[in-house]
Order: sequence, then C-alpha cells, then structure tokens
Amino acid sequence: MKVNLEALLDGRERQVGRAISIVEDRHPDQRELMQEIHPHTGRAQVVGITGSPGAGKSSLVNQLLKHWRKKGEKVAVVAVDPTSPFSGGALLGDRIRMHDHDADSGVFIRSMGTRGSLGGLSEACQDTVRLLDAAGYDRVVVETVGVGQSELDIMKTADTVALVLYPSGGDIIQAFKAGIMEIADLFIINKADLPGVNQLKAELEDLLHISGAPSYKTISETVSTTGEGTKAVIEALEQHHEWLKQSGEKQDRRARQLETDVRRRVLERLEKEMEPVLKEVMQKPDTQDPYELADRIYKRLQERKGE
Ligand SMILES: Nc1nc2c(ncn2[C@@H]2O[C@H](COP(=O)(O)OP(=O)(O)OP(=O)(O)O)[C@@H](O)[C@H]2O)c(=O)[nH]1
Ligand SMILES: [Mg+2]
Repeated sequence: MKVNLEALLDGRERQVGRAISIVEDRHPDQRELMQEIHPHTGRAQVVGITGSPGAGKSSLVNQLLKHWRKKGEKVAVVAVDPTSPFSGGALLGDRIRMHDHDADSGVFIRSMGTRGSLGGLSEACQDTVRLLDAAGYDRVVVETVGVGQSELDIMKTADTVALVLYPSGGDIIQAFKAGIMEIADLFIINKADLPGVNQLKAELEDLLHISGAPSYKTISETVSTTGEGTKAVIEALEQHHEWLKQSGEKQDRRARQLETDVRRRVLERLEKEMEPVLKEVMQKPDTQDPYELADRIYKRLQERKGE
C-alpha cells in the first residue's frame, strides 16, 4: 500500500494527504486502509459547520482554530464544496483564509469537491473524517457551503452540527425547509455587528419552539471578523461534546451512521447483482404489469442464488 500506516496514525501530513487521495479516488487500497485505521477512530469531535454562502463560516473556523491551537489541540478542516470540481489544496487560499496556520503542523486543511464524488461526496467526506480522526486530530471540522441535500448528508456524519446564520433575512426559512434546522445543535448568528440581530434571534427561537426542539440546542452571537463571541461558541461545542458522550448519544449517532453506511454498501452490491437480470427481463417483456415483472426478476435472482 502506498500509505505508511504508522506515519499516518502519527499524523504526518504527507501520509494523511495520500490516504485522503486514496479515498477520493476509490483506489483499490481503500478498503484495506479503512479496515486498518478503524480501531484508531472514535476519539475526535467531528464538528459540521454549514450555512448559506458568505455567512462567515470560514471566518468562524479561523477563529475556532486560533482558540484550539492556543490550547494545544490538533485540528483538521475539510472544506467541502459540492459545486466545485476541484479537490486537494489548490482552492484553500480562496475558500478559507487561514494563511496564519500555513506553517502550523497542528493544523491540517483540505478542500474537497466533486472529484471525490465518484462514490458520493458525503461518503468520501465520511471516510476522510475517519482518517483524520485516526491520525490524531482532536477536532475535525467539516465546512460545507449552502443548505442542499448533499450538505445535509455530509452534516449527518458529524457529531455536532453548527448552523451559521446572519442578519439578512431569507436564509433561515431555507434552512428550515432543507431540514438542517432539525439536525443542527448550535445556532450561530454571525455578523452580529450588523443590524437585525434581535429580530433574527426571535425568529430562530420561534422556529425552534415550533419544531419542538430539545433544550440542549444553543444560540450564540459572533462577529467572526474580530473574534467576538468565539469563546461562547467554543464552550457550547465543548458542552455539546460532553453531553454527547455522557448521554450515550455519541455512540448512538455513530451507530446510526454505521447502519446507514452498511445499508448503502449492501444496496450497492444488490443493485449490481440485479442489473443484468433486470436488463434480460425487460428486453422484450410480454406484459406491462410492473408487479409481474418485478416478481420475475426477484425469482430469477433467488434461483441464481440457489444454483
Ligand atoms: N460585518 C461582518 N462581516 C463578516 C463577519 N464574518 C465574516 N464577515 C465577512 O463576510 C464575508 C464572507 O466571509 P466568509 O468567512 O468567507 O464566509 P463563508 O460562509 O465561509 O463563505 P463561503 O465559504 O463562500 O460560503 C467576508 O467578506 C468576511 O469578511 C462578521 O461577523 N461581520
Ligand atoms: Mg467558506
């Protein structure tokens, strides 16, 4: 295998980068690699950060990085953009203003676009997060832009989800419709230096109330250009992680992720098996009855198994 496992588990950046490329390319070594690192996962806090374009996600991540690095924690950031065809490091200068951390070996930053989407962007992202967890990063931040379905899938693989909003109107309803409100744990009103903060907060509280959200959800206000309010977010993240661990919810969430992952893999294989049989039966069907045709396909698949 191209990856030196020991160096990977030791968090050496070159090996971490290589391992991520294996996952993105769906290289034949992927399976063995993921099996080998599996016993070393489960320690990191995986923080998903999402919100509409320009909400200030990257600025916030930058502030969080500063805090965590001061405490000596190792942090990895995966910036996922489902609209970008690029992966790797090229876009980072644009997407995340984090040049301050360039020379810092306790920080690993990677961008991920649709190049990693051969097997689905959220799958590539999930395996990447597992690699970073195994490589010893204490916090793994996944930043996604927008509030569409692929972002939602990506966020579901995080332990703690933060939704970044800002006073401009509109995006809160969009988030509500997209289902991100339901899975978000932390609501961060960024750009709190701009007018309209109280109104947004009131709207948010109303919506949380309507959806019958449990009380552990928190709302914070930040100005990510200056760093104001970051401490409260750090604390909220910390508290949420503690709650996750103590309530057993962290294990439950990971178990649900595992089931989703396994289900997808089994379905992929079943679909592959079904494909030729379906083609055969559908070539010149002597009936238009879908029930009958589905029955025939199912029977043939079972006969094949019996052979
Ligand atoms: N006034 C004000 N501007 C902010 C604040 N936080 C970020 N900005 C500005 O908002 C713009 C977008 O910030 P980013 O951090 O790039 O936002 P983003 O959500 O990561 O953007 P995308 O990744 O492109 O979706 C930048 O010009 C920031 O300087 C804030 O708290 N107040
Ligand atoms: Mg950004």
